[in-house]
Amino acid sequence: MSKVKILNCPSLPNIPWQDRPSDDHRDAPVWRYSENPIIGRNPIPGVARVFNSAAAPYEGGFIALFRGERTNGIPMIYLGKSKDGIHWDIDPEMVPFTDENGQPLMPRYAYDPRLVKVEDAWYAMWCQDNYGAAIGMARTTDFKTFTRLENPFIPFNRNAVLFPRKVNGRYQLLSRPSDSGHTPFGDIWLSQSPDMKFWGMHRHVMSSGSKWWESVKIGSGAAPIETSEGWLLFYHGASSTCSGFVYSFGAAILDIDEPSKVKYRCENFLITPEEWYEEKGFVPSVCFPCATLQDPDTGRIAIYYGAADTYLAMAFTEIDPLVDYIKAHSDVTDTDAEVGIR
Ligand code: BMA
Repeated sequence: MSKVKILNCPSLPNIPWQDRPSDDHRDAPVWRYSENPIIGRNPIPGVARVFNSAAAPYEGGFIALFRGERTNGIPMIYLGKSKDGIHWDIDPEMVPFTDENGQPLMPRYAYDPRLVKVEDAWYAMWCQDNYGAAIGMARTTDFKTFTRLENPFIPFNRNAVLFPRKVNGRYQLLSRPSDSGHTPFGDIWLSQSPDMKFWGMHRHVMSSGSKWWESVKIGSGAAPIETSEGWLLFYHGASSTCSGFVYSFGAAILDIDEPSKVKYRCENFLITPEEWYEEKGFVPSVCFPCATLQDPDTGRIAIYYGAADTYLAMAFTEIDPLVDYIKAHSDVTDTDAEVGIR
């Protein structure tokens, strides 16, 4: 049993897993799957690349919403199923989003999906055109019908991630207000809703800028994991180089009852581009997490991340060494620790 408890999360005895190789001497207790990438180029007709994608446990196996970069350059969302969470069967049809009346309501483009179960339904969120890049959301209970919800925010916004339960009686959504291009700034914000329709009570959570790997902008990665130490959040951070942004990812722990307050924030990255599939591709040097699977019984966590805007990859960690590492390297600024309203 782990010292830090993963809470309100069903057991996942068949979590995809691989022990840390004994010759992995990297600092952070997070290691890559040896057979990465798990999805390569041109996986289905009309889709050139699958990356930044979200997987979840479903009916004894696993289900995923994939970012499928189509050969015409337009990203859309595709559904996949897997028995082991590693080998995927991807539906060649795009996910058919509808409005509340069952009429087709497809986004013009859709990318970087996240998938979170809240109460008795699954919620997908992604970035799409809403007269500018903004957040789209949909609800499903069977992964056949995906009913669009109202778009939660006006443009420009990206990287929305829902919490798996209400806090203080309200749904909680992290997001990253941005601009219309390759945004050279960006902090993580929290918004709250009584009904998933009207979002408000916006709170600043954390700013970019403290360490090199997250000095330009940050954005939420996977849905926060509830633990006895607080909400564990994996997030990406971008740094600027002569050849563009480099995307790494790190982690923070948010207060359980007031998640706009950061309790611990790891000053070191957990994963930064180092492997060929992270460094070489359509956009070099990108590691972009969108989902985790976790097993409360063993404390094991599997992380799905997009690599170089070209591949889907996996990494693994365990709750105890990870939380110890975050705490040992924590650097929380005044703006992180605040409730986030001025
Ligand atoms: C971000 C998003 C991601 C992408 C990353 C690197 O702005 O668009 O989808 O992985 O840039 O290109």
